[in-house]
Amino acid sequence: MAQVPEPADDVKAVRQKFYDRLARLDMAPLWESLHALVLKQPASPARPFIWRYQDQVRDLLMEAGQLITAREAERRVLILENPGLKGTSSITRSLYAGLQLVMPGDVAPAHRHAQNALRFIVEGENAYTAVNGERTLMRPGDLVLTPSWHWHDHGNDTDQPMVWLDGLDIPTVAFFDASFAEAGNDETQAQVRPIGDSDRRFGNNLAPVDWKPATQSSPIFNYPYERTRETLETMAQADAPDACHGHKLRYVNPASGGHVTPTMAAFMQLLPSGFASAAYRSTDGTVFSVVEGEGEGESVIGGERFRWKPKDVFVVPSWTEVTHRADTDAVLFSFSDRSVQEKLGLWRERRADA
Ligand code: GTQ
Repeated sequence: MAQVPEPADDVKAVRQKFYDRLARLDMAPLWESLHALVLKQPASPARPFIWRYQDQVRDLLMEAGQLITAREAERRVLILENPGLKGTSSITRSLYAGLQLVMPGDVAPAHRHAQNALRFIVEGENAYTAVNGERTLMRPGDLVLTPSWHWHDHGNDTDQPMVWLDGLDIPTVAFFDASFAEAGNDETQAQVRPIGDSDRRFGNNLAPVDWKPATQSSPIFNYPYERTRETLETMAQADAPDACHGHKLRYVNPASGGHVTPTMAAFMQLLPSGFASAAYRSTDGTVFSVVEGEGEGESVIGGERFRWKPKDVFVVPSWTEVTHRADTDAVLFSFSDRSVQEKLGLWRERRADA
């Protein structure tokens, strides 16, 4: 770009007076802020960060379990707020994440909202989420969807606490000023369909003949870890790992071939023992939950090193370079706003090996 000489002081003063008059009328000169508005490349205020489950978060969650019931809280969740986005309840600019605790006997009452939610199970077994009258029993590593405007409630009829990572598009919906929410008449939805109903209808490469998707979300309610792990294992046996990702899957909406929700995409990857990835960046800031990796692995995010263990949550902001390393086979779940960025034609990636 052509170099423009600095204006003389008297010119600057005249301009400033003009800007002051504009400001009083809620206007401003674009030329003073153009380059801060239209960036040459993403410069997210979000920071790389990790929440360590065993050392920090679990005890605090259990303390919350003594302080308040799920019924009183409506949702007993500790929000994971990005330190670069203080006061926004956001983990990236477009996404919210939290860790939700459902204690034995708890009821998190039915409600629905415009926001899409996904749950990634971290601890406990066989507590339930109900969506539109169907329950699913959840196990660690399962991905459970509660799509926009679907009634959902949670409960735990077991004798163990249950913890999952909530991923919601709360900041995205807020950006569009498009939030609606409603409380259910009954705390717990009547079970009108048996457990496993949606899995058998849509999870067997089949669909009822005249079924038309009513939403852009996947009709699959629960993507069980057992099957995800099996697919990863099959790939690991047959393929060389991708230089940036190891063996990586995306969760698919079988009705469209697209991502699982209109706003959020989800992924699972296996980093084979001894694997060190090539540098990667993409425009979708991404939240990771560590599923397996007994040795301890690590990720270097924007030049900062984060060692992680199972159940830890870490975040890679938009266009921030990341590499992963694993001492033993490690499995990482992740979710991002790629689903919406792709629809808008905005999504980009850059691979160091390309
Ligand atoms: O479980 O419905 O973490 O509505 C935040 C908002 C969970 C939920 C959250 C919610 C929920």
